[in-house]
Amino acid sequence: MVYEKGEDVEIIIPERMNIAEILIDENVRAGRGEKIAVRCCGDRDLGIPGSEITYWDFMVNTNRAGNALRKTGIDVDDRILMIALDTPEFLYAFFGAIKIGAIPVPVNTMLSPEEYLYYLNDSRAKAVVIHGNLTEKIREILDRAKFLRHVIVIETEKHHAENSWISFQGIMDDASEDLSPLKLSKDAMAFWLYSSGTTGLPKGVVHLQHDMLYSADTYYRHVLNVRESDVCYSVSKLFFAYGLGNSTYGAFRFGAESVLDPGIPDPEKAFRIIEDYRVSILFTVPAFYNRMLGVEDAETRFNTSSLRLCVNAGEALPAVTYHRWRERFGVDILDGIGATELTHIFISNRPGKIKPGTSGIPVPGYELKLVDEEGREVPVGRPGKLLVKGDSIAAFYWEKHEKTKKAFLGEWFDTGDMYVRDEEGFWTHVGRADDLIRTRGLWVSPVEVESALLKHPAVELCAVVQGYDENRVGIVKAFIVLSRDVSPSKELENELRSFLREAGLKGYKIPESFEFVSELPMTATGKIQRYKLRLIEREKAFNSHYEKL
Ligand code: 3UK
Repeated sequence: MVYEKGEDVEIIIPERMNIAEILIDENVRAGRGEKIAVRCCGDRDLGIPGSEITYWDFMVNTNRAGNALRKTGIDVDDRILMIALDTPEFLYAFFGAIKIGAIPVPVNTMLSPEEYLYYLNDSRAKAVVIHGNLTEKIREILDRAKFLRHVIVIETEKHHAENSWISFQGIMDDASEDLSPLKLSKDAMAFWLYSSGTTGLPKGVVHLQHDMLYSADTYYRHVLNVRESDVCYSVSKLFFAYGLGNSTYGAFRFGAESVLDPGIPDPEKAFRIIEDYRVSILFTVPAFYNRMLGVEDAETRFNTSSLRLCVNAGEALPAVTYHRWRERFGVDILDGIGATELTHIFISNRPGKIKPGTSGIPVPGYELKLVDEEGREVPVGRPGKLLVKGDSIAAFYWEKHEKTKKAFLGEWFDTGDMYVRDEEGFWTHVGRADDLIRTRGLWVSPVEVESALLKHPAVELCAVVQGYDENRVGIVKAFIVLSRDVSPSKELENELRSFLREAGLKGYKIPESFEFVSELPMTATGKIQRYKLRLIEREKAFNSHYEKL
């Protein structure tokens, strides 16, 4: 049976703690007050200046933020929705909130007003902290946010707080720099992140005080071995669990430096940042590694010699991408799988122990198990659904009890991923057990794309599934049965794409590949069997066959 435990390592979690104090104030106490904690490259177009923050500044500013939030009426357990770009202010609000026991809830900055309304009401946030240039996105829904009392605006050079809103910088300036962080149970709520699924609304993933500490002292300590001299730069943003770890606790736990970019990711800019800030650990996703590989002569145009490691997560890193990167930049990419509910990465390749195309081996502090549909453990060499155990697993989904019961199985968490473990002990991701599609590090639910496609008169039936491009990177693929008298063509594909765009679908959700077919695999009850199509796509891309997925 397939069960494996990561190496035993000592992880000390105090009974009473404040994770912000551990990550920030402890660096000052250890004599790192003068050391740079964060450098932000700024963004001229957004009116966000570049900045440099020492651990002392970081401590003082999170104290100020905590005091300011408290004075505004925010207290322990109150949720604060954060619609904020990667800037020092994000960190002040996030860790300042945690210092007073309030609960920061960072969300994606690229969503629609209705989506923000859902988050505000679902979390019952008392306040929202939002960057000035994003306030347009919530203005029209504010009167429907039933529990919201304060709009706190992180002002930019171009966008200021108006009338009834509060200026974040304003209340920070007025606040005292002395604060003694509220020590709470290690099991007190600390922060939430939202996670989406195939059906239903996004789920609030409730994380506890000890979760970031556990991740830092397992993955970042024992896999990456982060040290004071490291400079961490994550292309993935802070609102994504992956970026949050890379740019905050993964660096701060070890007194390292974190580089923030508030702007839109761009491969040329990423190389520039690596060179200018002497980045030692780069974190991103497969699609972005491929975009960086698309920058001609990057290895001669930019000095990347400061890189000691690169990290991949979000989707499986294709072996070809690993090899191309290594050839050109002489540095390894460590692929590892993480999940919002796990806080961070729990299976990973290790420096000096890499098998390209796999997710690696269990991270110390985590246990893995493969089961079949009935929950029975599967034999070695066979794919099964991956369950994981480790103390950074979230407590539950906020007010989604049925979904909580299906995913949080006692000490184990059901990842929804299919894995196979080989004879050498490496774990390979072989797809999702559900119908979710991953592309560019983002999730797409087939249901949303299919229902939009079905509104087009040329579409009789359709199924949208996980596909792969020529580099084996995840794309959205649509199988279409056309209405009578309509024939397939490139023009029709393009028309369907613009039709979806006009229906309001975001760019990354629009299928990159269309296949016109005469029928779709169906169950006796008339349900489309997306998993059959998904398997065919996987086999085509990877040339591999697993008997029973
Ligand atoms: C998939 C991977 C293959 C897998 C995340 C690092 O991605 C993160 O969190 P999410 O909740 O998604 C989790 C799901 O994404 N996945 C992630 N990494 C890999 N599949 N290879 C990989 N390397 O389906 C997983 O269940 O958005 C990543 C750290 C923290 C994270 N939250």
